[in-house]
Amino acid sequence: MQDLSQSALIVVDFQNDFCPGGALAVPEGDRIYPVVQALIDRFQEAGRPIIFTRDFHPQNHISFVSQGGPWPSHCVQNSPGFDFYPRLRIPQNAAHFYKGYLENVDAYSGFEGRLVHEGRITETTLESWLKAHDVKTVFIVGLATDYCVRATALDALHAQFETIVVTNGIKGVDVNPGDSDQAIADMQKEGALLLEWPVKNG
Ligand code: VGL
Ligand code: ZN
Repeated sequence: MQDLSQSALIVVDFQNDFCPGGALAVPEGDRIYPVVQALIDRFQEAGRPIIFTRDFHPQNHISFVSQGGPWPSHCVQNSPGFDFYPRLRIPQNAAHFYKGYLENVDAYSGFEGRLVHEGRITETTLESWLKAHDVKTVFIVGLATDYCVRATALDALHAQFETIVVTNGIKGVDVNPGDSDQAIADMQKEGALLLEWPVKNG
């Protein structure tokens, strides 16, 4: 049994638009669900912090093809694609961070996000929030391995958190074949620990 004292869980961008049927679907992105939910439940039981990051893009976001960016329109503010993958059970006391909410700024890393409190985006960064909660270790799951998971893990390492990437709780887009494997190698090279989380029927 893993000792979770001083640990927090970060669930990266587990949103409809990154799941099969979504605007920027990660192939089999929904398959991470059992692992993600098991970790949420485990951290909740342990009374440890659970953080959700989400893309919260305005209609004319700089990353969209319509604006000359690389991606189809996705995770538009308050559209169904922005919503969480529907089977997720979100604890009441979870912390929510939004990113990419300014028209001319993209953000892959959750560490570029800001805390949402009572429906408003605040000034609080993920790093300051984690440090204020005495977190030393972060467990990372979510989508997509080769973009937002990678960027979040690298920023966590640079901010001196022990960083555990749960390998069966992430999936990549692989725009170029091998991108996800390369991302995992990059995270490991920078010091991330890789862990497979045991899940029944997972
Ligand atoms: C992401 C591409 C564009 C991600 C977000 O969550 O990995 N990828 N926006
Ligand atoms: Zn995005």
